[in-house]
Amino acid sequence: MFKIPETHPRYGSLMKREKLVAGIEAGITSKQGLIAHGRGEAFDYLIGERTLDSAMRATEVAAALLLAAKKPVISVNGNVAALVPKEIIELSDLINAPLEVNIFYRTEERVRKIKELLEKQGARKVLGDKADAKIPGIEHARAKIDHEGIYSADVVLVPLEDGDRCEALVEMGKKVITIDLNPLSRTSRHATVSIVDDVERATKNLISAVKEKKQKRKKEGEEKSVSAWEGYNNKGNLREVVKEIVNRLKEKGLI
Ligand code: PTJ
Repeated sequence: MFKIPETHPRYGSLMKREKLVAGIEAGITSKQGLIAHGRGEAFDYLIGERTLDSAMRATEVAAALLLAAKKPVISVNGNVAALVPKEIIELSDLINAPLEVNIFYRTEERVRKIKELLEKQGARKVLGDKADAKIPGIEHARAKIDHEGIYSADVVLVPLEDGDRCEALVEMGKKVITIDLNPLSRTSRHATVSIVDDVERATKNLISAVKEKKQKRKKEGEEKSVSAWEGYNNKGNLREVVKEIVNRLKEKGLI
């Protein structure tokens, strides 16, 4: 990795780039993943590189949804594996969900390498190499899923997603949680709960929210409840995201 001094004002952002470059060198991340990350960075600039209140609300709802799920699954692609392997493993343990490698630029070698990386870092169950089922109506490689995993899941967390697959998963009757910095993307618009935040910040916040809710449940003996997310208005929350961005630009005198 290129040495970035910790005093650099953009240290955090530059380190994410380094992790992705290392991911490419390790055969985990696709080259196209860099371009996708660049698009994310542009939105993160507009957002102010922090978690918006609206994103935090979506994260709380997502945590409740994951805890209420009968069969949750976390989908992992090349960018997620490079940026947040530890966080995604911790989350999978907390909600008792398997990880499933599911990539757009699919090669069996990259699937194997991502699976090996996750297992080496402590993941207990990593699916995705069987690919013995398909998402109906999707022509590209991300249609390939495991019967035991995404195919039979009721709630799927899909960070950095493709819009058409998100739509197809919802069509299959699943609740879909996405993490995508672009509030205008088809993914964000079609998901059940869209977290418009950077994947590092969002997974850390999700872990804290899940831990808090589990503790509360233990203390208060709260039943697995659907009420926290039932009737959640995703499009309404996305409008709040855009409003927060516009307000921030106004406050800075930029518009
Ligand atoms: O590993 P693969 O083969 O599955 O490929 C992964 C990518 C991300 C290349 C692939 O899924 C892809 O092309 O995705 P898209 O359609 O470009 O969508 C990626 C979305 O993620 C975009 O809307 C970006 O704004 C968003 N994004 C990029 N970096 C981040 C992000 N969202 C949150 N955190 C980020 N760090």
